[in-house]
Amino acid sequence: MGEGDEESGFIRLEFAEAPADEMLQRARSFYENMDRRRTTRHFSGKEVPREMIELAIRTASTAPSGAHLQPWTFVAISDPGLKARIREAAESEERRFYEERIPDAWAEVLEPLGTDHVKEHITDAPWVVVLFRQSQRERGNGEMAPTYYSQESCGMAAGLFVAAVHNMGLATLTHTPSPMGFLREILGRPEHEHAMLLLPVGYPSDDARVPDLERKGLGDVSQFHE
Ligand code: IYR
Repeated sequence: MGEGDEESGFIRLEFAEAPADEMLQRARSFYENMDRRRTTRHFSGKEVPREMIELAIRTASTAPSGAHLQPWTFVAISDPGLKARIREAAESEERRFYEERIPDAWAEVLEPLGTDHVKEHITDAPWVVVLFRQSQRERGNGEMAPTYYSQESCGMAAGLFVAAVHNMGLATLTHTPSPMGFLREILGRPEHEHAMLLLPVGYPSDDARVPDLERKGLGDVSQFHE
């Protein structure tokens, strides 16, 4: 790599190789920390500083994305009036889902999780973050152009958001109101943005409960060819 590399839009990769034992140690402790993560629906109202939410969004936004278009918008809401409106709209959609639309096979796997149309986490948690996926991007001249792999890109950003929230010692829940078109209207987002996940963020309440679940073992989720 010679002079002029910067001019081509490339810079040198900053990479410091760590000793293998330290790498393994880091890998184990990251895994152990992430394995303690649980999704809960029970949040306390205890305040969370905006900076923590900003850092979770910044972390999420480090995700790889198709053509580096970063096709996501994270809308963070602490305004109680707005959270109440979102909860009301989500519950009315969810009521129809649980009472009328839910297929039997879906009800069967949700039953052990104890979910229902009541979405108190939307008003209990101090912050609600809605992840919008951008199926198109705005070009400077006002025209629209496609984004690429926006589902995959936003999925990765969501994963990093969840990890960041857990790592800082808070809890979140990946809620997918169904359908969730109402979020675009309430939050005033443009047509090319599609609500993908609603994530309440906060401290778990003192009496927070989680289903007694086990994670699949390595052998059940992987296959190696050596
Ligand atoms: N959107 C509904 C139903 C729901 C669906 C799945 I898949 C879950 O893992 C949990 C709930 C709801 O939020 O209640």
